[in-house]
Amino acid sequence: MLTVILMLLTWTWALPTPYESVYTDEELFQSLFTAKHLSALRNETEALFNFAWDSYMNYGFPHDEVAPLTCEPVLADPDWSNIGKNDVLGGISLTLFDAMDTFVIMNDKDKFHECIRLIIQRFSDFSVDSIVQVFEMNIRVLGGLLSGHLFAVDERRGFHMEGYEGQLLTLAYDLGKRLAVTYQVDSASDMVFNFPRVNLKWGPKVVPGRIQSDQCTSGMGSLILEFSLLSRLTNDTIFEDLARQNVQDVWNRRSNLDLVPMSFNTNLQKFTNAITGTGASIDSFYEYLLKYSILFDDEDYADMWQDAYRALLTHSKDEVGIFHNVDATTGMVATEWIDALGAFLPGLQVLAGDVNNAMRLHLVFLSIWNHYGGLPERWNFNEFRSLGLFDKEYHEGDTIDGFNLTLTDEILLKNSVGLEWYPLRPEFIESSYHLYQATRDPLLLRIGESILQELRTRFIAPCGFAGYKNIITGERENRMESFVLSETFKYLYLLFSHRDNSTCKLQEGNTVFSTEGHLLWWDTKLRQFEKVTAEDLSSMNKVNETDNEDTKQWLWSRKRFDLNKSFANLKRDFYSTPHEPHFVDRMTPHVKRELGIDDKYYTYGIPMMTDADVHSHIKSINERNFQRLTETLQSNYNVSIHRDLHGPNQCLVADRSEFIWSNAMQGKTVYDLDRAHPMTLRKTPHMHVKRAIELNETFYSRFVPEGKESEARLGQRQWEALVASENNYNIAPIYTETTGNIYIHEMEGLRVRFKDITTNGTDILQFVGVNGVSVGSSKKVYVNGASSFLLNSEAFSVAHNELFLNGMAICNVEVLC
Ligand code: DMJ
Repeated sequence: MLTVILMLLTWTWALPTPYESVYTDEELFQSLFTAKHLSALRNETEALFNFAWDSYMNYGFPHDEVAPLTCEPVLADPDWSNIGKNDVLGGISLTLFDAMDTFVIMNDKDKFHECIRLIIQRFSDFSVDSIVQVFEMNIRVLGGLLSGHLFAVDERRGFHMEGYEGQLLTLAYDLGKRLAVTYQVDSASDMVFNFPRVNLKWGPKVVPGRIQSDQCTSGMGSLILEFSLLSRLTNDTIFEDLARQNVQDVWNRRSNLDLVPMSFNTNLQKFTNAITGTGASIDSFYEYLLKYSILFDDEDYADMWQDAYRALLTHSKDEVGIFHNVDATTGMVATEWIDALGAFLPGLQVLAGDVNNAMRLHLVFLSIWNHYGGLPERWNFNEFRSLGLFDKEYHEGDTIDGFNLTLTDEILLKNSVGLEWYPLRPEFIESSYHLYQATRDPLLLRIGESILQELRTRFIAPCGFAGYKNIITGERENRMESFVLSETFKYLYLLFSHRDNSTCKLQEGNTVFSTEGHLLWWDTKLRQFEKVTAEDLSSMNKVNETDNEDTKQWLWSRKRFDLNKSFANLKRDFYSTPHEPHFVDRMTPHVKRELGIDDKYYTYGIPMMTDADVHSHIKSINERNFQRLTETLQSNYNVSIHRDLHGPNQCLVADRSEFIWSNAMQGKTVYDLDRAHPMTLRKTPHMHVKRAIELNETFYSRFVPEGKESEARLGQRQWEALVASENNYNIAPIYTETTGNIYIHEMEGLRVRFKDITTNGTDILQFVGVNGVSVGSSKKVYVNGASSFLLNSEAFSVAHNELFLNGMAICNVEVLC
């Protein structure tokens, strides 16, 4: 009897305390967005974060995660091939490292210092016998350690810790070396790359080959921030050398369209297919090109970013604002889905100053969220797979033969979801934060408010927060990945923080958020706070007796290849020239030199959002460059170029005064996605009863002026075709007249986007894009009638100067004979 009572008591003590808020729904969800209201939203976000943190500490720690539904630690799968789980579960208290700097953002110095003390107490190195993914360890653990170290030492930010002796950096150095050994630096190969996985204790050689062959572009390109910062803080250049050379080698393998494929095979040492995009496998590659250029004022990286982004705008973005996965060689759409991970891109577009495109893409994700109640890992936009089920053109409400309406709806819903989970990823909130910084549009606060409400109701669990295993059925996943604490809550808090001055402390040096939401900064003033001495670092180089020979070789031998020239310059600049923080944007060095701008214009996260004077200077420089280029082309080749081809040069100045209404809601394109993809944008059963986020009555009546509703346009079917001989695709030049009309001299090498505007039974087509350049609605495309491809083509024919494709007239094309 005694045993039973004791057990019962133990069990009762161990029961988690349910979350209790100090706020009512009415106090929180009122779309007022006054200082008082925002402070309530911020406090509630912090309280929910603390609930998740306490759950982890009580039921998960010292393991990597807590299972939010069952309140137990989440352990690695003994089956090594379960990489979905084991890539992050290294047995190293992952959540502790990843979440630590969220306390800084939330202004909780004590908790931040408590985390540091705990880490120092428990970790002297990362010699743990487990196989993990290098990318994940880099962004979650190394990034967390570096950010924690910077805050602990840099007295300017107000979070430094008395008595701290640089232990986090020492740990970062240890982990850095364990990850660096995965690089292949082989004189026989012309490429530096890294293997995707490593055994933290025994190195990469003991990792089964089966899980070492598929590497992705993010896995190679997204070490550059953390590795370079590690190099600069420790004065050991090896990390930056490796990461930079890898990025350079990846970039050198881009296609003629400046697109980089996303799947790399480490056995063959080459990209295995040409697919590229902005979502899974490549997202943070782009992110780090731009962020590296900002953090370290690097012009080469700014240029690479510009070229990469321009290529994406030209070949991957469609009229609705979606960025598609495309074939890097041809630019043709390659898959039928977009990834939830792609929702990070608007945030990056803001950082690059392209606010309009950012908002457009963000509205795409808003619409998806409104239908599915989260972002399905993959959403299939393409209706073809569903259309095949109907024997006539589909209209909303039609049924598939043999099925009733409910079953038809169910099938269409399933077809629209490629991968059905939503693990509370942060990207949509992250972009809302960045966009809000740039635009102050209350729609973004409304998004945050609504997500906070969902966290309190739909996603809360006995021990933290659980997203969806299946977004369609609403089945929950018993995981709370560490990014929920390092990013989802952090960005939500920041979104509600614009009237809270404490975040200003973040603006020292060149500052960026890493892809995992860790705040990283760099400037030479940091040196005066440095705690780790050269002796400390050399003592760290002592070989651990238990490590095997191969690992030792890799770990402790230094610098196995020569620095390239640009790196030598960079090194010279950084190590010998005094270097002050200053205004940063993607054109920084040029703009700065010409304008002599000082650091008062620097704003982290939104570098292009500057004041009107600076903007007009920048604009005039761009304008002059554009004119120069145009004149050269005009006089040498009699060609004038379209502004879009010159690059994404729009730098918007946000009206950052207090908002009166939502500009985004007045745009004509708000519901473009809904109109373009009615068949594949389906509501899950649990969303049927829910109002769209932006249609919340209080918000709508307060911030959307009467009569200003968006004019949604009905979408027509569009598709692309490659006009080329088989196996031969070289993109052909096209000429855009200053009037906006397009001239095509030779049709071989075109990627054409058609719109079907068939009316009254007559088949009519329209060109809406050629090689990524849009054809304006009132513009014409002129085609040279003597084009040899056209003369030999079976699909195309010409009559009375009109061009026909398979017998269908193309209404906006004129053939010049
Ligand atoms: C995070 O670990 C990082 O943001 C990473 O870049 C990709 N996505 C997850 C969260 O979704």
